[in-house]
Amino acid sequence: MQVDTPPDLKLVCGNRNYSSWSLRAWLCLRKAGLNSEVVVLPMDTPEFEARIAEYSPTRRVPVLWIGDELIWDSLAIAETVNERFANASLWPEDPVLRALGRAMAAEMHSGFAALRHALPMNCRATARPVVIEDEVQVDIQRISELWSAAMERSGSDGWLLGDFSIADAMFAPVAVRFKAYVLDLPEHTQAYVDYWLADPDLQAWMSLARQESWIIEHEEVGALSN
Ligand SMILES: N[C@@H](CCC(=O)N[C@@H](CS)C(=O)NCC(=O)O)C(=O)O
Repeated sequence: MQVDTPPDLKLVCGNRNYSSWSLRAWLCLRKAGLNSEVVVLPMDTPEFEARIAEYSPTRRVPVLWIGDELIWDSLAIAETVNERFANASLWPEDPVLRALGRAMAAEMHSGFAALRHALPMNCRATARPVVIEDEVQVDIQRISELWSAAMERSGSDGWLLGDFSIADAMFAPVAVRFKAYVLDLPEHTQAYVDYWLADPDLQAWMSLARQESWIIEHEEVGALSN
C-alpha cells in the first residue's frame, strides 16, 4: 500500500537490533505505506537517558509523534496508524477474524514474559544455543498453537489472518527471536517464521540493525559475530 505520508510523522525507536516494541510499530507504518522520519535512541546509554524525556513521557519507546500529538505504546500506535492512515486495512474486515487478531495482539502485548526474558530479540543473532526452561517452552507452545489456530480459521498459509494485520506485526519479533536461538519448532511454526524472515520490510529493518554498532551491556561478547 502506498499513501501520502503526512509530513509531520516521526517515530521514536530504540536500537533496531534490540527494540522489539519499536519494530512492531515501525512495521505497521511500513505496511500502511508510510515512510515516517525515524529517530533512533540507543537504549541503555547516557544518550538515551539524556534524550528520552524530550520524546516520551513514559521514558520508553516506541513513540509516534503526529505533529505535536503524541502516541506512546506500540499497540496504540498500531491502532492509530490503522484508523488514520491505513483505511482500517491493518485488521481483517471479518469481525470474527478481527476479534481473534485483537485478542492475539493483546495476549502478545501483555504476556509471554518468560519467553521475552529468556530469549531477548537480537536481530543480528542466528541459532544461538540456549537452555529452554519449562515456562519458556509453555510460551513457545502457546504461540505455536495461536499461530496455527489463526491460520486454520483464516485459511491462510502466509499471514495469520489472511492479509497482513496488526497481529502479524505483534508477532514479528517472536519470529526474529525464533531465528536467533536453537529451538525445536513444529513445522507450521517454522513456516511462519520463514514467511516473516522473507518479508522485504522486516529484511529492511534487519539490514539497518546489522549496521548498528551498539551492543547492550548484558549481551554476550560476540553478539555482532552471529
Ligand atoms: N508496552 C510498551 C513497552 C515499551 C518498552 O518496554 N520499550 C522498551 C524498548 S523495546 C524501552 O523503552 N526500554 C527502555 C527502558 O526501559 O529504559 C509498548 O508496547 O510500547
